[in-house]
Amino acid sequence: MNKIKQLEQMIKSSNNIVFFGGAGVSTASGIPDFRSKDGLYNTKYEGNDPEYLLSRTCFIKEKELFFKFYRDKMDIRYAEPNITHKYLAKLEEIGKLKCIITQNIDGLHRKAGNKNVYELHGNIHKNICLSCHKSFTPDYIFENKDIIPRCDCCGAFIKPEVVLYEEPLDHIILSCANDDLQESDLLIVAGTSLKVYPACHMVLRHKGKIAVVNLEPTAIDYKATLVIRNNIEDVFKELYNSTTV
Ligand code: CNA
Repeated sequence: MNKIKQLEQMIKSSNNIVFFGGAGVSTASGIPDFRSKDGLYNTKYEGNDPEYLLSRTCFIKEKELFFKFYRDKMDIRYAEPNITHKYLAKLEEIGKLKCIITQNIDGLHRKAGNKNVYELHGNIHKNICLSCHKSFTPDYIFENKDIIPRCDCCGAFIKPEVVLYEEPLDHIILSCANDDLQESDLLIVAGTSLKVYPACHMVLRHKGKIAVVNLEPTAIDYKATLVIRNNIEDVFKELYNSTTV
């Protein structure tokens, strides 16, 4: 049996599936990942490492540089869900998928229709005034005439609700996601290098069946029941056209 058929069988025989995903899930929607050969992390931006540009230090100390990079590289407002997002939405609809735990900040799982989504690193769609907590749309950030957007009520700085390097994850989201993950009878890990902590810790602790779909090796491969080293889009296209959903 080929590996995609094996994954199909695993999905058929599971009723409490958790999907843990990363940037590779959205490359088919036109959003580059970070750590692949052509990913954002293999280029400098005006001499700076993207890790620095997406850090709290940069946001605090060099807001102009932060927002310049953010506007230039993180404007993913118009991306649309791809076949993987759509398959997972169906899997939730028929009651097999308990939740999605994603490191992505693009909001595409919700756009595809999934309701139980833990966005560990937040998303670009929410932006909050750091003083009066007024909420702003991404258009306000990306189309503002000022490089550093400010609150139109109180004039304070606005911060996108994405978790920057050096910032902690929301502990309630992390703890609820971890509970669901540890209880799952099948964990599908896809499109993530599993190099970002603490998110990947919960995956490494899982004791049940694990299926990995990723182009490159990951830290969980050694304990996975099934490893598919393929393009996610191809794998989920085949699953979508199968009888599982
Ligand atoms: P990463 O470290 O860039 O790893 C991505 C992984 O996906 C790599 O191992 C690739 O080999 C693999 N991959 C890429 N494309 C495909 C594909 N089509 N088929 C199969 N495998 C593929 O990204 P992670 O998600 O592991 O790292 C977490 C970071 C990335 C989080 O902080 C995110 O916010 C951040 N990020 C998010 C987005 C997004 O929201 N779409 C985009 C880029 C980065």
